[in-house]
Amino acid sequence: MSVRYKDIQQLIPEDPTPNKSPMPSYPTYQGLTMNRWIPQPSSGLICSLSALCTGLLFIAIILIVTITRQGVDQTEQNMEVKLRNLSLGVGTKVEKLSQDVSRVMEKLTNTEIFIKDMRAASVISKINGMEASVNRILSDDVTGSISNDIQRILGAVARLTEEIRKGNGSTDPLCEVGWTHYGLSCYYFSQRGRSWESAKKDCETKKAHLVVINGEEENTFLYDLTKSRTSWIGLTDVDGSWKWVDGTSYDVTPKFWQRGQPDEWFGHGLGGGEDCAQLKNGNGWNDDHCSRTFSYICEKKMP
Ligand code: MBG
Ligand code: CA
Repeated sequence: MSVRYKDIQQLIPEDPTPNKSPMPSYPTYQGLTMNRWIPQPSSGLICSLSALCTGLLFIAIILIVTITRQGVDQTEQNMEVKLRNLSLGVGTKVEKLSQDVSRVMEKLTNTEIFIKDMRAASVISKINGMEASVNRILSDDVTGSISNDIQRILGAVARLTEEIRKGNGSTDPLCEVGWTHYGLSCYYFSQRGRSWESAKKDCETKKAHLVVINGEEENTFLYDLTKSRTSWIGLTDVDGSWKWVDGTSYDVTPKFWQRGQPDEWFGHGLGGGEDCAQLKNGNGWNDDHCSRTFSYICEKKMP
């Protein structure tokens, strides 16, 4: 059976006899004598113990805080080391990545240069091929062949035209009324006469020009249609050298001057020499005074 402290207090005599023997008298409880002495702690002792406990508690708190703090510091240091390592790792990886990117860019550049070279080589190859084709086309064989083909086609067109003309009141089906075709041109033979300059203007009014003779066949065709008449053509040396009115070079076209012509004759008495060319009497070219009145021939491209 347990005994409570309050009960024990009740066992202590309220007024102990002061001068008794040093041996204390033992209290009794319900007739039983207690054989133990329980000392009473003094208030000073209690205060001291309380102070000591408080101090110990304070020290314990300080120790806990210090240890915890050291742990935190250690953790911070560890974190800092880890972050530093992580930063170094990231920096290394970024540097490696940058190097990889540089290598890739270099490869791309080299590839681009390679592709450009390939393209350039391809273009050069194509140009060489085209040049060869152009040279082949310009070669005498091909040009001559094409020229022959054109001549045969034109011959066929002329025969067809003649057939149509026979059944169509002499109207040329390839040119407008009053005009006659030859090759790829239409020609107008005037009935009335004009000075060379006036004839030139009349042809321009008809959206044509005084005839330019580029070859012997054309020259023969014109003679056949003008017979013994004399007609102005689009050739003049009024400015000192012979020129065709359409800008065709006089140097490259064949010439059909009558013997002794052009002679820049002054015997006509009209002032000056002779600066304008004509088909004369169905027999070659002559230079004459430009103011004189003759028939004329206009030419324009077949529509
Ligand atoms: C004429 C020409 C003329 C002039 C002259 C010289 C008989 O022809 O038409 O232009 O050249 O000859 O005598
Ligand atoms: Ca003359």
